Order: sequence, then C-alpha cells, then structure tokens
Amino acid sequence: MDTITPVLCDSNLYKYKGFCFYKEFMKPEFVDSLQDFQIRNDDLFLITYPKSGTIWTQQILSLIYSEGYRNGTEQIETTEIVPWIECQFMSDEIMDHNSRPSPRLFASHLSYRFVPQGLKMRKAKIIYVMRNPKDVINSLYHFEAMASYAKTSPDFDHFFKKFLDGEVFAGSWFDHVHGWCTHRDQFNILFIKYEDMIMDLRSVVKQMCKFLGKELDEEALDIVVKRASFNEMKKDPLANKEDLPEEFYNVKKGKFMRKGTIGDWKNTMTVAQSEVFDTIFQEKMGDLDIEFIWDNKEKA
Ligand code: PPS
Repeated sequence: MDTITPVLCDSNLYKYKGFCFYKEFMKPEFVDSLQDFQIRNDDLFLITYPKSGTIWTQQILSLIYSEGYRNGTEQIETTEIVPWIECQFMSDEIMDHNSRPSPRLFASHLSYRFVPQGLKMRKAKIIYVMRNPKDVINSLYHFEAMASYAKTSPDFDHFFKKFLDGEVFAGSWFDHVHGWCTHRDQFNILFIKYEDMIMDLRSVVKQMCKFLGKELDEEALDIVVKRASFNEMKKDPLANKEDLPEEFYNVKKGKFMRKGTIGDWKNTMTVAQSEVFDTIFQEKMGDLDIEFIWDNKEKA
C-alpha cells in the first residue's frame, strides 16, 4: 500500500497517493476498493473538484432524470438521487449501490486515479464540472468556516498557501483538473464550466441532455432552468442542506448557496495574491488548452 502521510496544517486530513482525504469519512482501504466497484453501462458520474458547482449540477441531474423532482412532488435530497460514491458520512449505513435500480447517478470529488476501473474502459458516462480556481479558493475559504469538521484557517493568506500546496480536501486543484483533462481519452466524459452555466444555463442543460441521451421538451427545459436557478435554490432548504446536523455544518456560519457568481474572489484575494496565483496557474496549466472566465465583466 502507498504511504499515508499526515497533513500538517489540518489534522483532520491525511494524504494518500497525492490526494487529501478526511480521516473521518474516507478510509484508504475503502478508497482503494472503489477500483473494483462494478460499473454499469448506463451509470452516470458527476465529478468535480469541491466548490465547482457540484450541488448545482446534482440539482440539474435530479431535475433531468426525475419527473417527480421536476413537478415538485419528490421532496428528497439530491444527494439521495445523486449520492457520493466515496463518502460514508451523513448516514451510518453505507448505501448499497449494487441494489440501486438503473440508471444510477453518482457524485464524486475523486481524482481520475481513484475512480472505478470500469470508468476507465469508457463504460458509463462522466460529467466533469470545473470552475475558475480563484472563485474555487474563495468559495472553499468561506466554506471552511461553516464545515464543522474542517480546520478553519486563521486568515485568508494562510488558507491561500494551504490551497496552493494542495493541503485541502481533494488535494491540489491543479492536479485534479490537469489529471482529468489529460486523461480524458480514457473516459466517456463531458467537460462543463461553471461560468458557462452562469452565462447560459439553458444551453448547458441542453448540452448535458444531448450527452445523456435525454430528450426534454421546451416546457420541461424551462422548469429545469428555473428550478436550478440560484434564486430558486437559495430559498430551498433542501438545496441549502439545512437539515444536516451541526456536527457537520454550522449553517449559522455560512450557506451552501452563498453568492453563486463569477469574480467574487476579488473581494477576498489581494492583487499580489492574484498575481502569485496567475504565475502558478501558467506554470501548472499552461500546457492545456483551457480558458476560464475570471470576472463578471468578461461575461458580455
Ligand atoms: S461542494 O460543497 O463541493 O459540493 O460545493 P459545490 O456545490 O461544488 O459549490 C458550491 C458553489 O456553487 C454555488 N452554486 C451556484 N451558483 C450559481 N447558481 C446555482 N444555482 C448554484 N448552486 C450552487 C454556491 O453558491 C457555491 O459558490 P459560492 O461562490 O461560494 O457562492
């Protein structure tokens, strides 16, 4: 087995094969066992680095796949419709995915190295959502304050360094996105950007439907777009996970549906930090043909 190393700035985390896991929720043996998880051809995986639009896309997929979700009769958590494959938290019972009916939807923050072998054989589909990393840092920084299981940084500069060193849950953003992009040929994968969802959600939902082989008429599409809008989700206690116990999330200290915009990082990051980030981004991601919208003004 590869070495398990402690993460010095956060004793809740451990590093394993270059990835940071929460000790309490994910054991290395369990993570390794996922390699043999039996994939079905009609499985769908939503994969993201944290704070890149996971809950939003879980909502969209729930709306696409579940008519009951669309017409408001199905009042269940999106995490039950699109459950995490790698975590056993939120419930003492490990969900028995093998007994779930097809098509099964899954969410994951894992890097390409850890996902089941079946996915690498292009069995099943993956939607990978990415977001400009300055907004990811900002969102994650605010999230740390409300996640009772995370060690809160004393200030943003401390958190910024932690993020650049990949010493946060899910490890390095650069490794995650770079890994998925450069190994894309092994997978049946659709890449989506959070910023494109912000700018034209309807087009992105249509793109997802096409990839998934789902046909929604215009009226159904309208409902998906409306019910996945930030304003609708912000007032939905389910989307905000208000029922989760405080031992996990202190909703008095923050919200899952926080701002939902492009460029809020400017309210947290200094110009100097932003320049440091740009240099590292160029070094680590410069070989990829990947562009982000960093600012609301670029939207037009
Ligand atoms: S998590 O905890 O990793 O699952 O977080 P994740 O869901 O990936 O990301 C949370 C950020 O997504 C924003 N969000 C949205 N933005 C726009 N529209 C909609 N509908 C929407 N739903 C969630 C959420 O506000 C978090 O971003 P920030 O910047 O913190 O507001």
